[in-house]
Amino acid sequence: MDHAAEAHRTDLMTITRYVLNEQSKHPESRGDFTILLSHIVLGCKFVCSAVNKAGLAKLIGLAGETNVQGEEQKKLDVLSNEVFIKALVSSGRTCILVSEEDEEATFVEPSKRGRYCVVFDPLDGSSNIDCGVSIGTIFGIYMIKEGGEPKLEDVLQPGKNMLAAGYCMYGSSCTLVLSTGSGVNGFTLDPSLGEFILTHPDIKIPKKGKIYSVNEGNAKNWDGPTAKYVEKCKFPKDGSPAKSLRYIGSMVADVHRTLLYGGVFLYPADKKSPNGKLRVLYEVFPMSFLMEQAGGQAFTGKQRALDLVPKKIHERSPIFLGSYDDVEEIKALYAAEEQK
Ligand code: AFP
Repeated sequence: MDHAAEAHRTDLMTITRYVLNEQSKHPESRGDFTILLSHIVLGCKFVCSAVNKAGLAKLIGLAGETNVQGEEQKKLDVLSNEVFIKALVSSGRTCILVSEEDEEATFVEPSKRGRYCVVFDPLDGSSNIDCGVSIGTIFGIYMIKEGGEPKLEDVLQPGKNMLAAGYCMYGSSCTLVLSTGSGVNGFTLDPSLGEFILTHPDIKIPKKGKIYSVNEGNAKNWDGPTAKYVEKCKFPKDGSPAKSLRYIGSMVADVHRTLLYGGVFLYPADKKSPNGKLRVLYEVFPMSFLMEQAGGQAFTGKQRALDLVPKKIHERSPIFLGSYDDVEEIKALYAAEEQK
């Protein structure tokens, strides 16, 4: 190994070092965001370890089941939720938490309150746990609006107001992808160090991709533009090669592949689910934020996804996100439909 490569290998950019570097660009910063992020990272490490042990530790199963030792076992998504809620509250930097697992938002008690609102899905894709497929945690961070007590409106802000968003994928490796609003970076957990190391600096999604990702089992209920787009992927009329279909059914894994290899991920509206399936606050917004920061686009079928203003914390929206040119084609199909 030459000296330059050796120097690189021994000069580890951990996620904390990266965020501290970013913080130093803002002299007014008090380090609150760095502290908040270190608590999110802790939650991710815990969930990663629990997911890795799931098969062995018999953590899988219905909430409330008992294991062979007679101990109460928690379902992994319930456990992950508890871990994140406790980590976020104890950071002392949060005021409102919205989790996929909890019907109501959590308002942090005044003595532990900070200025950040965190929306998250602690274990997305949990129906994939039992077969060992990659799953993940998705999160988005807002700042409370100025003045007064924290209110639900503080988390019902459009996605473009997010300060940061990311996901952690528990797969063949544990990868945390983060954007604080100036590009996207990927960090991989080095289990021997217990640290996330910068392995994917400044991720840019290819302008056009060769993959589309959708649950085609819903095709009979799709609207015209979605059906036309998928038909175009399979039978292009402009002489370009057909796209490949890849669909895991775990948003973090499908979006991660889309981000790195390009293409589109879509969860459209259909006749049965006119608002699609995915949740605005903790699935659609964070992933759309990351896509835009990586040079891609995210569209709901009607508008830029990050312009949506949610009315309810568990609201759903159709979503088409990925490579810039591919999403542009989908937008054109919806625009043509509108003209009819
Ligand atoms: P689960 O958490 O119930 O597994 O749902 C996962 C998810 O919310 C998202 O991660 C997937 O992209 C999407 O649902 C898959 O939905 P379909 O099973 O309807 O394709």
